[in-house]
Amino acid sequence: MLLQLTAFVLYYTSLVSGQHQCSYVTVPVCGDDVTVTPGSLISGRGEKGVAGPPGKLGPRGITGRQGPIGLKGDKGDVGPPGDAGLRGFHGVKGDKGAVGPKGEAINLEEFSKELEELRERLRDIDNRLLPVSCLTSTKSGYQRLRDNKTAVCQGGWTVFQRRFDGSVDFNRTWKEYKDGFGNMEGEFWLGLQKLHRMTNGQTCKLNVKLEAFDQSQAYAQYSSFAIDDESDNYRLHVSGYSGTAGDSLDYDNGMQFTTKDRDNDPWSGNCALQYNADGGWWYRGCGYSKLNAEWGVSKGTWQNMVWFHWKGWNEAIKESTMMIKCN
Ligand SMILES: [Ca+2]
Repeated sequence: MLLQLTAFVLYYTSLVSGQHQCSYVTVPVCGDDVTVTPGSLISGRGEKGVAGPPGKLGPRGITGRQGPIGLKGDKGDVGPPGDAGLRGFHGVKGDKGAVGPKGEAINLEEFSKELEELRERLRDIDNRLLPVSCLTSTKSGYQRLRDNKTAVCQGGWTVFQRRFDGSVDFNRTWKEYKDGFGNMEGEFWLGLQKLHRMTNGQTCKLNVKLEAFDQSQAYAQYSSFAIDDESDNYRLHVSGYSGTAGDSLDYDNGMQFTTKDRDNDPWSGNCALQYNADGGWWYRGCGYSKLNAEWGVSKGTWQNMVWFHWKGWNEAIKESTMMIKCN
């Protein structure tokens, strides 16, 4: 039966393709022959075909979104130990010190300059700190008065120059005479700047107390005394003499101050350098007095400390105290 059916299909196919002419054919079906003509197909259904091969791989999907930020990482490791600290002075061995900040290299030249500027500022401040007037003081000598200010007093007078044993060198520069030097409890020069400030706008008297090497004493007092400021080289204004020593200062009235490094005197040379250690003074050319000259017994004419109208040119003054009283 199956073979017959197959033969029929082959035949039918040939008819459709036109290789054979149309005719009848007898096909045996389950023992009975069946006459088949074109246009009448055999009824019934064939078996299901074998499954085809799988399809091709589909296209790639789109890229996904970025994921969330990850968790914070672990804490870092402990750093390396610091360098050893500086060695102490005789102390117990200390703990290891931490590393200090990096230091800046010190420029000695700049450091010295800054230090000098600082000293200059301190001197300027000191010049503004006037010594307290000794007017109300009944004591004599170095003393601390109001507001911790110090002064050397003598019977109500404020001392600005004191010499008696040569322990302090008075052969000094302009700056030193301006700022003052020496020991307030011994020999000293208070300073021209202070002297100017103390007498500026005040009515002041000057008292010069002297003692010679023969222990004789004398004094010269002036009813008016004032010192101009530095812009006029601390010019001297003195008048109204009275006393026992004679007037050896009147000749210098109106003169500016001269030091070994600042010649303000009208003489052709520098009076402060006439004998190398003449000290600063209000020299005219060179005058009759110089109480800041080299201390000691006179070495000759116009040397050492001179007050001409009392002891002449050749006998030196041993002690001098210059002081003012202002009101
Ligand atoms: Ca001169």
